Amino acid sequence: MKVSYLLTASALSCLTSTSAIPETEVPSKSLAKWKRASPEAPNGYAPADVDCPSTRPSIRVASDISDQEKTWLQKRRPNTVEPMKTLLNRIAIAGFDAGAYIDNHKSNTSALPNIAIAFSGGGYRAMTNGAGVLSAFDSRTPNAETTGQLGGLLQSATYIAGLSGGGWLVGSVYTNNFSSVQSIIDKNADGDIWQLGRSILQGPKEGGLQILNTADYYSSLISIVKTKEDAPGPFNTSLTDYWGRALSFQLVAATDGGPGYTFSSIQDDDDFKNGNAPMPILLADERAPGEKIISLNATNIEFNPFETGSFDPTLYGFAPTKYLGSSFVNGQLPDNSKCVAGFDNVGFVMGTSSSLFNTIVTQLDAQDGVPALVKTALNGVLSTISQDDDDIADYTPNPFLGFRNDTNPSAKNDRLTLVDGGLDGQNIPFNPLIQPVREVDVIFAIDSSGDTVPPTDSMQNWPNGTAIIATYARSVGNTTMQNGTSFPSIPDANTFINLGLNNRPTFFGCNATNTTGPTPLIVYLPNAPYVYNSNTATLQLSYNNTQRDAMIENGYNMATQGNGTIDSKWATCVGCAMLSRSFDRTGTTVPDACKDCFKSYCWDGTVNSTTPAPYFPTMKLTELKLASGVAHFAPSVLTFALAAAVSGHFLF
Ligand SMILES: *[C@@H]1O[C@H](CO)[C@@H](O)[C@H](O)[C@H]1NC(C)=O
Ligand SMILES: *[C@@H]1O[C@H](CO)[C@@H](O)[C@H](O)[C@H]1NC(C)=O
Ligand SMILES: *[C@@H]1O[C@H](CO)[C@@H](O)[C@H](O)[C@H]1NC(C)=O
Ligand SMILES: *[C@@H]1O[C@H](CO)[C@@H](O)[C@H](O)[C@H]1NC(C)=O
Ligand SMILES: *[C@@H]1O[C@H](CO)[C@@H](O)[C@H](O)[C@H]1NC(C)=O
Ligand SMILES: *[C@@H]1O[C@H](CO)[C@@H](O)[C@H](O)[C@H]1NC(C)=O
Ligand SMILES: *[C@@H]1O[C@H](CO)[C@@H](O)[C@H](O)[C@H]1NC(C)=O
Ligand SMILES: *[C@@H]1O[C@H](CO)[C@@H](O)[C@H](O)[C@H]1NC(C)=O
Ligand SMILES: *[C@@H]1O[C@H](CO)[C@@H](O)[C@H](O)[C@H]1NC(C)=O
Ligand SMILES: *[C@@H]1O[C@H](CO)[C@@H](O)[C@H](O)[C@H]1NC(C)=O
Ligand SMILES: *[C@@H]1O[C@H](CO)[C@@H](O)[C@H](O)[C@H]1NC(C)=O
Ligand SMILES: CC(=O)N[C@H]1CO[C@H](CO)[C@@H](O)[C@@H]1O
Repeated sequence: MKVSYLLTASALSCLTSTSAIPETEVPSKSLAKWKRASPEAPNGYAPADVDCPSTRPSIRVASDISDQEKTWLQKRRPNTVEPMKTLLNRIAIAGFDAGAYIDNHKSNTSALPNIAIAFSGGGYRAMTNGAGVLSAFDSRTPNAETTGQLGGLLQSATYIAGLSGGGWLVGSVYTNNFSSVQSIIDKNADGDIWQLGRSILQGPKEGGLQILNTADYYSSLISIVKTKEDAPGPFNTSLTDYWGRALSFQLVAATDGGPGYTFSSIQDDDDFKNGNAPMPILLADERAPGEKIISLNATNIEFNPFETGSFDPTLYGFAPTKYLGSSFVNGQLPDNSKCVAGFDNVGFVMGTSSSLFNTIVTQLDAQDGVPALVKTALNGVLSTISQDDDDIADYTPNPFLGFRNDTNPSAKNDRLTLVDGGLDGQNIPFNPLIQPVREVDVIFAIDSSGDTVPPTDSMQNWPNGTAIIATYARSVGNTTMQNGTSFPSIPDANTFINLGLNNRPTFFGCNATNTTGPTPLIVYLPNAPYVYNSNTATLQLSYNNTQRDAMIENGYNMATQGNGTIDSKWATCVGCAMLSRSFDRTGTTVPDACKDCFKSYCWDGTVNSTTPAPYFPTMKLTELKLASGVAHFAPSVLTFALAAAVSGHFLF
C-alpha cells in the first residue's frame, strides 16, 4: 500500500495538461562528460528492476567496514603517501625530516596518518564557507602549493564527510567529476552549477545545460517525482523528493539536474575505484516510528558509495547503496524478489541529509511566474503531506525490515524515515569518522553552524561549539550508543566563547591517553569573520556570485589563517596535527616545533562557564568590499518567510 504523499487526483488532472516535460533526457554529451557520479539509474528518477549480481545483495552486520571499503583502502592509503610527503616537506617542521619519516614508514601505510575532513551543516553558508576550506586543501587550486599554503591536504585524506549544507558541497563535487572548487567558480555566470543568485525557488536560468524555462522547471519537479510514484514497486514519495530534485539543478551539472544520477555510481568511476580521491560520506538521522523530536540517541545513518546504514548499536547494519529500493526482508532479498536500482538518486540523498529545508518547497507556489495549473498541482501535493511528515525522507521499502528486531527501531516498519543529519544536534558529521574500525587519526572539522542567537549574542549565526559538544555528549551520555567509539573531552558553549575557542582553530584530544579508547585528534575550524561577515542566515537561499565568492574566500583564509599572516606557524601546526597519532604509533619523539604548536592550539582542559559577554567577533583581516548593487532577491524577506515555515525546528 502506498502512503499518500502523492498528487491528489484533481491535482493530477491539472498537471497532465502542462507536463510536456522531458523527463529523463540526458544528452549523450553529458554521459561521456561527467565521470564521477553518472546516470546509472535504469529508468531516470524512477527506481526499476535490474539483474541481480551473482551474489544476491543482502544486509550485513556492522561489526567491520565493508569488504569493498577494505579493498578500496588498499589502493587509497598508498595513494595518499606522495601528496602527504609533498605537503609535509613544504611545511618543513623545524627539526624534523618529514620526507625521511614518510619514506621509512611508507611500506606500512597503517603507520602513517589517516586523515578525514568533515563539513558541517548550515545551508549555503556552510556549503560556501566549506568550499573555501576545501579549495585551500586542494593542490589543484592555483597557488595552494606555495609556502604556507595547505594544498595537498585533500589529496592526503582518506575520508570526506558532509551533512546538510556540507553534504551539498561534498555531494556536488563528487557528482561533478571531483571538480575543484576553483574550476566550478571560475566559470562565473556561465557555470552550470552553484549559480546561487537564482534561488531554488526560481530555478536555473535557461541556457547551457538547462533547457527548461521557469514554468517548465516547476512542472518538471512535479512530473519527474511522479515517475517514481508511478513506478511499479512500493515506493512512496515525500517532500524530500521535490526538494532533492530542486537542489539538483544547483548542484548536479546535467540536464534537468541529472534525474538518473545515483550516489552509488561514484563507486564505478575509474578514479575513485583506483583510490585517487577520498571516500565521500553523507549523513542523515533516523526518525524512529512515532518520534517527533530527534534526540541525541537517534540512529545516525551514513551514505557512502558502497553502503547505506549505521554503526550505531540500534541498527548496526548496512545495505548496498546501489540496491536501495529492493525489498529486503530479515536481512535477505527473498528469491522471488527482483533487485531494484535507481532509488539512490544523488539529489535525493543530498536532500535526505538536508531535509530540514524540505519546507522550502511549500514556498514555491508563492513565486511569480508559476503557472496557475502548476500551483494547483503543487497545492494538491502539499495538502496531502501531513505536517508531522514534512521533514522526512521516505525510504520505502525499508531495507532493514526484520533486521535485528530487538534493537532496530524500524525493524517492524515497511518504511524507513530519515531526516536532516543535523537535527540531532550533531551538526558536524563525526559519527562515521570516529568508528574505531575506520582508524581515523585526525579529523579536520569545519563548523559553519549558526548557533549564536540574540539577545544573548548580538551577532547571530556564528558557531559556539554546540555541534561538537553534542557529539561529545553522545559519547559519554549513553554507553549503549557509545558502542566502542571515543571522543575527546569538549567544554561547554560558555567556555567556547569565553576562551575564544569558537573564534580560532582549536585542537581537541591532543593527549591520546586521556580518552577511553582510540580517539582521533580533532582540528576544529569554526567559521569566523576573516575577510567577510560569513554569518549569513541558514535559510538565505540567494547569493550573487560576488557574495558566494566572498564566502569562499573567507573559508580559504580561515583554513590558511590568512596564508599564515595571522600566525606564521599555522601550516607547521597543521602538519603536527596530521602527524600526532602517527608519532604515537611509531614511537617517534614529538619535535619541539610541534610541542610549541600543541601549546598554542590544544585545548588544555581549562573551563570558564560563566555567562559570556555578547559575542561580537571583529574582522581578522582586511574586509572584502562587495560592489554595491541590488541583489536579485531581498534575502531578509524570503528568509523571514522560510523561518516561519520551518519554525519548530532548530535552525542549523
Ligand atoms: C574529469 O577529471 C579528470 C581528472 O581527474 C580529467 O582528466 C577529465 O578531463 C575530467 N573530465 C571533465 C569532463 O572535466
Ligand atoms: C605497521 O604499523 C602499525 C602501526 O605502527 C604496527 O602496529 C604494525 O605492526 C606494522 N606492521 C608491520 C608489518 O610492520
Ligand atoms: C523479525 O521479525 C519478523 C516479523 O516480526 C520475523 O518474521 C523474523 O523472523 C524476525 N527475525 C528474527 C531474526 O528473529
Ligand atoms: C549557543 O548556541 C545554542 C544553539 O543555538 C544556543 O542555544 C545557546 O544559547 C548558545 N550559547 C551561547 C553561550 O552562545
Ligand atoms: C541509550 O540509548 C539506547 C539506545 O538508543 C536507548 O534505548 C536508551 O533509552 C538510551 N538511554 C538514555 C538514558 O538515553
Ligand atoms: C556494538 O554494538 C553491537 C550491537 O549491539 C555489539 O554486538 C557490539 O559488541 C558493540 N561493540 C562494542 C565495542 O561495544
Ligand atoms: C595525558 O593524559 C594522561 C591520562 O589522563 C595523563 O596521565 C598524562 O599526564 C597526560 N599527559 C599530558 C602531557 O598532559
Ligand atoms: C591568501 O591566498 C589566497 C590565494 O592565493 C588569496 O585569495 C587570499 O586573498 C590570500 N589572503 C590574504 C589574507 O592575503
Ligand atoms: C582529560 O580527561 C578528563 C576526564 O575525561 C577531562 O575532564 C579533561 O577535560 C581532559 N583533558 C583534556 C585536555 O582533554
Ligand atoms: C571567565 O569569563 C568571564 C566572561 O567572559 C570573564 O569576565 C572572566 O574574567 C573569566 N574568568 C577567568 C578566570 O578567566
Ligand atoms: C551581491 O550581494 C551583496 C550582498 O548582498 C551586495 O552587497 C552586492 O551589492 C551584490 N552585488 C551585485 C552585483 O548584485
Ligand atoms: C531510539 C531510541 O532509543 N530512542 C530513545 C532516545 O531517548 C529517548 C529519551 O531520552 C527515548 O524516549 C527514546 O526512545
